[in-house]
Amino acid sequence: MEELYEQLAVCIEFGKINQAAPFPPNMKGQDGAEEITKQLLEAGADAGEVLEKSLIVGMGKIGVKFRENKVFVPQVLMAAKAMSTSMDQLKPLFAESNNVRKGIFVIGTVEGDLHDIGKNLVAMMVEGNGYEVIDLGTDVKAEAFLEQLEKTPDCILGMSALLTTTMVNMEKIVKEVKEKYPQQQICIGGAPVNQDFCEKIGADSYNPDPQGVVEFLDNMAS
Ligand code: B1M
Repeated sequence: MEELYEQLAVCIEFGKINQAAPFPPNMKGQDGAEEITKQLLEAGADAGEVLEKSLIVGMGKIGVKFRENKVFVPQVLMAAKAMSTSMDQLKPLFAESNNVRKGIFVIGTVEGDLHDIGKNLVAMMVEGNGYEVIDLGTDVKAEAFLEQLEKTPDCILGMSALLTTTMVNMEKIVKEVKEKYPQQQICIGGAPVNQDFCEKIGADSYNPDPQGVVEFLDNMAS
């Protein structure tokens, strides 16, 4: 069983989705995340353990490599795709068992902004690290974040902005959320955003990359 956990972690890290997938070329013909997850579950593995010993390990490794510029967006997207393939089999088991996720993370790209590649990477990395992720999509207005907070008051909010013009909206949304929920933790990111801006608008954490968000959430959860 331990060997299967390790093999699955490798599939996630290198984005090997299933046996038929041609990527990565050096793993051609080998079982991928889909087959190994199935084998683990058939052998009686616990869904939470699969998440912890394989998905989180694999996503953690790719997250660190991405931060260090050792891999790039396409490799991270493949890893996330392999992770989602595995998650598809685990999710129904989470729903019916007492497996507790580490917390809830709500993310959206702010009002006026349609860029979602970076936001999706953050969402996938956070999900792969054991959190339930509620993705509100793009062009998300303050009302939508506030509505979600009523449904999931214990969540942590994440906001992404890629345009200097929508940074203004991010500021407005953070203010509106904090006015209603002063204790609400909010983390922000996106290419034009930085630590100074984070402090200026009263958000709680700025992270330049998905791994930073995972580390922030893990700190909050511990
Ligand atoms: Co747009 N665009 N775009 N665009 N676009 C940029 C951002 C731009 C820098 C290009 C340029 O001019 N050089 C420029 C912004 C200039 C500025 O304001 N400073 C720009 C512009 C101007 C525009 C339009 C206004 C163009 C026009 O119509 N005249 C328009 C705006 C539309 C709108 O949003 N209302 C527009 C449209 C588009 C497309 C639709 C064509 C497309 C988006 C497709 C999509 O997202 N589905 C697009 C793209 C692809 C880009 C570039 C080329 C790439 C962005 C990207 O996905 N990067 C971009 C130029 C560039 O960056 N080279 C550009 C890859 C992605 C992984 O990185 O999103 O930074 P990024 O995410 C990173 C980090 O920032 C971080 O983690 C990710 C991984 O490291 N991160 C977080 C992101 N969110 C985070 C949240 C966190 C923490 C970290 O915590 C919650």
